[in-house]
Amino acid sequence: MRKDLPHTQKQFVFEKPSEVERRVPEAGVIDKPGVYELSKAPTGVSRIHLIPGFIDSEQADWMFEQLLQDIPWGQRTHIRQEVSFEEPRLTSWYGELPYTYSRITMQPNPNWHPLLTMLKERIEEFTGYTFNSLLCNLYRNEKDSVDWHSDDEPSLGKNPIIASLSFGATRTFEMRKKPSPEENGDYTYVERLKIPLDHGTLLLMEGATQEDWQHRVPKEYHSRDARINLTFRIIYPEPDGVWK
Ligand SMILES: O=C(O)CCC(=O)C(=O)O
Repeated sequence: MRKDLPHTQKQFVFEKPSEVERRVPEAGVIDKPGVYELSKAPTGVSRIHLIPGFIDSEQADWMFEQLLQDIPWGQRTHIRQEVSFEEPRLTSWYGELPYTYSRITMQPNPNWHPLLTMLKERIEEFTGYTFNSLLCNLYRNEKDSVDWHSDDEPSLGKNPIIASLSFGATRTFEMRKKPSPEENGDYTYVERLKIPLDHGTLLLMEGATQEDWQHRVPKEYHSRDARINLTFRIIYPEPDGVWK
């Protein structure tokens, strides 16, 4: 407003904001069966397939009970900045090779449960990929979770294919795009997706999905029954023969 004008002639002058206002984008929801191209970059295409009802609900019911009972579930301890904490979920590992993530090594376990072998073969027939290992997760209730991460350990090779099969309570699988270098690691404005994964649903992640996106299963505020998630993977021996 100009101060030198008499009262009646005062004018409002539009001043452009110095910075363009940026809005935090609303998360998209993927809840219909299909193949989704999430992004395209020099790293490649990030693509997911969502197949609800891959296992019909009657079969999924007894499979869930059997997996809950028979898998040797264990709770692993992480150490971060000298502080140790228990993982907020139970896990189990199957495969000829060990698997290391977040400085935890899961020892080889070639003793596949027959139901897991059958599920692996069903997924292989459907997807055309051959998997050699499996990380099982048990979320006992709404307090269990897995934090933001990518399945990008060197032993998974470039562009890992991950086939994730869910049983039990529906939980939200969230994805967020990794920020561009100009954002300096700030995730505030990145693209986000929410994918409800329910009983018997298969989710396939491929291409650059692990390189360009992160995922998590957050804690819930309302009560949730147990959920089992099986992530079939292809593990390669570490090039230098040393497991980090
Ligand atoms: O439980 C899920 O759906 C995701 C599990 C997961 O992110 C993982 O095993 O790396």
